[in-house]
Amino acid sequence: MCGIFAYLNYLTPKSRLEVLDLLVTGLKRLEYRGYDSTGVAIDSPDSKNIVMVKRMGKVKVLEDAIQEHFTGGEYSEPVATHIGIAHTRWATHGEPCERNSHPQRSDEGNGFVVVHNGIITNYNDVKTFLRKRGYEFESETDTEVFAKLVHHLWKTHPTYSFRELVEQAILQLEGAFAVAVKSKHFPGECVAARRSSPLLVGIKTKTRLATDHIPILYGKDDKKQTSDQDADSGKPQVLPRSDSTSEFMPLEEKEVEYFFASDASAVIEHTNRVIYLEDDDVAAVRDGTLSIHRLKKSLDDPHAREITTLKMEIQQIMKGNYDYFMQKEIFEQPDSVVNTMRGRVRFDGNAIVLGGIKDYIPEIKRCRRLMLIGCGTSYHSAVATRQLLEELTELPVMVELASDFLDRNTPIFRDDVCFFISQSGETADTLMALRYCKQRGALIMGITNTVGSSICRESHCGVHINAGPEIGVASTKAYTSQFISLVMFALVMSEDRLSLQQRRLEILQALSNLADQIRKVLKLDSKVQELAKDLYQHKSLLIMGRGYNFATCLEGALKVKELTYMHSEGIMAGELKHGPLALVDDSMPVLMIVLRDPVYVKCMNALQQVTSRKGCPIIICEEGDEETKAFSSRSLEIPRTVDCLQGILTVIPMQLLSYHIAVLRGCDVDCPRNLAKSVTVE
Ligand code: G6Q
Ligand code: GLU
Repeated sequence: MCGIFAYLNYLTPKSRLEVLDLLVTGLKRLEYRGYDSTGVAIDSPDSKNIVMVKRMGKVKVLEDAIQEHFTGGEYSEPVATHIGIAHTRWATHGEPCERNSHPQRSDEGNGFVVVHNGIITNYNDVKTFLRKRGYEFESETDTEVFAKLVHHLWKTHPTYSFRELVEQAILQLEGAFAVAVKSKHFPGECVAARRSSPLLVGIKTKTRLATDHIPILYGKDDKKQTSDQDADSGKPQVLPRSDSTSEFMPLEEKEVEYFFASDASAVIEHTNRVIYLEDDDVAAVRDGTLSIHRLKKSLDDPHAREITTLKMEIQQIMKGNYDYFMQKEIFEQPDSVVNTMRGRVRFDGNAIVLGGIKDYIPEIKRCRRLMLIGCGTSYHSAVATRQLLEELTELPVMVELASDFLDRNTPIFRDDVCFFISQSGETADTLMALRYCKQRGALIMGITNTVGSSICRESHCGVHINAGPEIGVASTKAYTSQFISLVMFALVMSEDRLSLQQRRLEILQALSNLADQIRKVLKLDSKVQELAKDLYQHKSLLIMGRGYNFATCLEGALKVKELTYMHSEGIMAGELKHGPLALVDDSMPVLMIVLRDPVYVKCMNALQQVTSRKGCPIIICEEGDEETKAFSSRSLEIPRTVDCLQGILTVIPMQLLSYHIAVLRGCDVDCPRNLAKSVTVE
């Protein structure tokens, strides 16, 4: 959770006000990751101190506070080199308030200030250790121990470089973190590091970079000698510097700007050249030179980190004419589903190629079972496609919530193929489940929307869903693209099965019509808005269906809950008589999905059970299905498609409905309370 943003300008003069502007814009791009409090730290006008502004609430509150606070003309003076750090928080330790906001500091003099994403699990032990040495804590955060530990190390090891101080601190800490640190004792320098939480470095130069790689270094700084006390102090030993091979140049630019950010959306408007840091990487900038160091040396480490070019466009992360990102993302689905299929599905030759897994297909075909693992919406995309995967692969398919999967220590075998489905590619539970399965020798396949994410990098193979950046916390277009990615996988797996050719053709045909059909469903928007007006003052909404549409019920209920704070439940229609029917009366809002597919008759039974208890459901049915429509005065008609793709068309009215109810209830659509987009904590 949370967004980290830091900006370092080296010999590229900027006033502090410009720096603040950059920091605030960076935070706005990251706000979807966490938004209960915010803060920034910059140099004071005489550059001898660090000034911080922190506020509870969203970035806008911080922006207003900054305008009030930094009024003096000295803040408009350009400075050649400067470093500013910023944070938008999703509290894990300590309530959201100014005191607990980041940056957290080492001492009253703001010697070291840190922004942190994640959880330091051994913070209590470290706190006790530091308290014994006279440190007093002012916040309830786990983060504060980091700032104070760096300070303690600085006092006890005065010869350490800034980077070494941060490294030594990290070596004492457990848990998950990405950090960016600024210090008044090391002006113009920035050190950032990650373990389990994402972090990247954006690089902006006037001329083309002389290199595409930054060498990985190990060990001590050559510019400042470390004292020999290390070995005696009981601290982990620092390896001697070795591997800066000459084929990779260190990044020594005359004029350069660096951006440290939790994700690419915060840097894309400045540069498209980025380095994704790996776990245990420490990135340090000193005298404008970026170096990347590893805490531990392992045999399979590469010699360098690649500078990659982002393909993202700035428009993709702007709201355009829409009121909310979620609304924009719902309406993008005719395009995003096509982007998922682009270059992969050849409708003329009925062929599908998934480049990221094609070399693994023979191995996958020999596997014992498929396991689909994810959280929230991503888990629902697995539920939605399970039946088709079973049909077209003829393999057992298990669908798992990552957290529950881990709780159970589920048995995993070498001949299992495990899919990890995740929009962000950073969800902690999913990532840990991935590592659990990888250790046990299973083949790991990532289905993600974020290139360079941890799940992407740690998978053996995978499918990038290409839905484009999803900013709204409630997942919409990523769901439909995950759905299609899994359908494409099922089609690839059944390519050479003669008995399945007719079925494959039918699905391919339906895929080719999907974008137009989604456009048609989106035209229901104003009708859905009217229905929302009937529903938004109610306390609850039951969503019922079965077969291919059960996943839509779960996903629809999740959307309603997270966006509107109303109770909602996705109910398997076959389970109605085993309990949920007791909830139904003339005042309980019910929505039912009843389509002309193999479970139609069973759904009609459920519908009758509901209406005979005086329930008055809203029905989602097929265009022109008068017989079904007759059961209710309120219905939404969607175009007919093949049964296994219905879930894509039925989920869109649910996305629209939750969106409109949220707007009517005055909820913050893009940033629902208590939630964040990227859940990097367990
Ligand atoms: C739903 C949410 C949420 C999300 C999970 C998993 O609207 O966005 O349920 O799907 O938190 O996230 P990832 O797909 O990024 O792993
Ligand atoms: N654990 C830290 C805190 O509660 C960081 C939370 C975050 O990632 O925003 O302050």
